Amino acid sequence: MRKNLLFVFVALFFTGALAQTKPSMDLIPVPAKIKTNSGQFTINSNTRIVLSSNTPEMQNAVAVLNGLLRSAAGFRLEITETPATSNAIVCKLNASVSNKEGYRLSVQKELITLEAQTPQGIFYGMQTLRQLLPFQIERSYLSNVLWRIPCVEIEDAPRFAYRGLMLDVARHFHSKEFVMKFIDMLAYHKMNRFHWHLTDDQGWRIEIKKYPNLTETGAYRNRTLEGRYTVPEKRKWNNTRYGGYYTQEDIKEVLAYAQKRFVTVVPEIEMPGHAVAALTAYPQLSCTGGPFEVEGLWGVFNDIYCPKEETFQFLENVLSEVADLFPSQYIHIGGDEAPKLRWKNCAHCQALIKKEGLKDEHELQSYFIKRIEKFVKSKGKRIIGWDEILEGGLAPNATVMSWRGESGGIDAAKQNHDVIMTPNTYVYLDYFQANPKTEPLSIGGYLPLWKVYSYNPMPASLNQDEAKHILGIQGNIWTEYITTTSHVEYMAFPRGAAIAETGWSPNEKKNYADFKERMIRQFKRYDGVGWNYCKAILTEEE
Ligand code: TNX
Repeated sequence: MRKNLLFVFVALFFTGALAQTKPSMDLIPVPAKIKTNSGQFTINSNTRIVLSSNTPEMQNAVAVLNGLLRSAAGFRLEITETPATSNAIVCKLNASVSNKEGYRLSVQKELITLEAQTPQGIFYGMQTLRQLLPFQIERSYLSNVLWRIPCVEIEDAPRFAYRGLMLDVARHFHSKEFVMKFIDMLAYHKMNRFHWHLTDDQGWRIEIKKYPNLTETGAYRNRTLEGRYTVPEKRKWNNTRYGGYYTQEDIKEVLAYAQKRFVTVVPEIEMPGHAVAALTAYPQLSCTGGPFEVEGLWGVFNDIYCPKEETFQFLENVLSEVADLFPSQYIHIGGDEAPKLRWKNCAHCQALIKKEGLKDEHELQSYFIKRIEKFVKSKGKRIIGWDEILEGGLAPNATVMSWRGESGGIDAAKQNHDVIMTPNTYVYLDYFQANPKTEPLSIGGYLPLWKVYSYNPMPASLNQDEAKHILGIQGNIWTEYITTTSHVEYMAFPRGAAIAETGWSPNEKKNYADFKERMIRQFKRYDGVGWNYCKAILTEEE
C-alpha cells in the first residue's frame, strides 16, 4: 500500500513537472492555417531577435514578448540586424505576405522565422509565439521553466480589418492605467481597435482646452443611482460626488501605449443626444437654456444639443481638438438615442426645419449629422455613428455601427456604407453571461459565451459587393452597472476572446467545443497577467 502511494506521489510529481514546461497549443484566435511538427525550439538567454530592418515600428513589434521574457525568464533577448541561422527569432518584412496584418511563422528546432508585410503582422506573429510559450510567460521570474515553443508552420491573417472592444468611461470612470491594461488585453487577442466612449449624460471625460467647464463641471455628478433602475419612488441614491476625466496629456500617454501595440483608439464624442453633462457645463447649447445637472440616473434623456449656430461652433471646436489629438482615421460622433421632444417644441428648430426644407425632426437630426460629417471630413477624418444615423438619411461618408441588432448594418451596407457590427443581440458585454440569480447586478439581457461565439458578423442577405462593407466586429462594455475595473475585466473576458476569434479566424475554423477547451487552458494565462474573468464555462452544461 505504502509502495503504491509512493508510486502515485512520484508519478504526480513528474506529470506536474512535465506539465509545467509542456509546450502549449492554446491559441486564441485560432490561426487560419496551422501544421504542427515534432520537436521544439527553446528560447534561452542567448537567443537573439534578428530584425530585417531595425525601425522603431519593428522594435515595437517585438517589444511586448521581449518584455514578458524579461519578467518571466529573467532575461531580455538581444535585438540585432546581423543575420543568424540558429538560436534566433528572425523577423522579416516580406511584401509577398498578402494581408497587411497577416504573418507566416515557421518554428523549427534551430530557428524561428517570422515574416509579414508590415510590423503589425510581425507583432501578431509575436503574440502567437507568446501563446505558444508555456503559460508561465505571463508570470514573473520563474527560473525553472524551459521556454519551449513547439515546431509549427502557421499562415495566418485576419478575416476582418476592424476587431475591437468599446469601453464606456462616462457612466463609470476608469483610470488611464486601466485603459492601458485593457489595450494590452485587446492586443493579446489580436484586436486592433479600442473605441473609447468619452462623453455621455453622466460625465464628460476628456479635457477640451477651449471649454474648461466641460471637465470642471461636466466630469462630476452629485449622485448616482444605487442598485437597479426602478420606478422613481423606489430609487435609492448614493450621494457621493463622483467623477474624473483624462487630461490631454493622459490621452497622449494612452495613445502612445496603444500605438506600440498596434491598437487604434477611436474616440467617441456623443451628439446630439447623451449630452446632459455637456449641457450642464454650457446650458446655452440646449433648446431650453437649462439649468441641468450631470445625470446620476441611467437611460435616455430629453435634453439634447440644440442645432443652433453656437452649438455647431462649439462642437466644431471640440472636434478640432479631438482630431488633433487622436491619429485615428475615425471619430465616432454617437448619434444614438436622441429624443426629438425638445426640437419639436423649439421655435429655432422648427424655423430651421422650414428653412432647410426638412420633413421633420428626424431629417433635422440627419441635417445635424451631415453638417458634422462635413466638418470632420474637412479635418481629414471620417465619422462613425450608431445606427440611428440612418434615420432621415445617411451622411455621405458615414460608417455605421449596427447596435440594435443587425438590420441597421444590413441597410447601411446595401446603401454602400461601411459597417461595423456590434449587435446587442450577440456582443453586448454589459449583459448577463450566466444565471442572473448568482451573477453580479447587470443591465439585463443574457449573452453567455457560446451565444457570443456563435455570432457571424457577415449577414447572409448581402451580395458580394455589399459584403465588402462589413468591416468587422466590436463588443461593447457599457458601464452603468460596472463600477470597478475588476468587474469590467469580468464582463469583458472570456466573451471578448470569442469576439476576437470571430473577428480574426476563418468562419469555417470556428468550433465552440474546441474554442471552449482552448479558452479554459487560456485561463492560466489570464491568471498570470492578473486579469479577472468569468468562470461560468467551467460549470456550463453541454
Ligand atoms: C444603449 S448602444 C445605449 C447605451 C447604453 C446601452 C446599455 C447605444 C448606442 N446606446 O447608451 O449604455 O444601451 O446596454
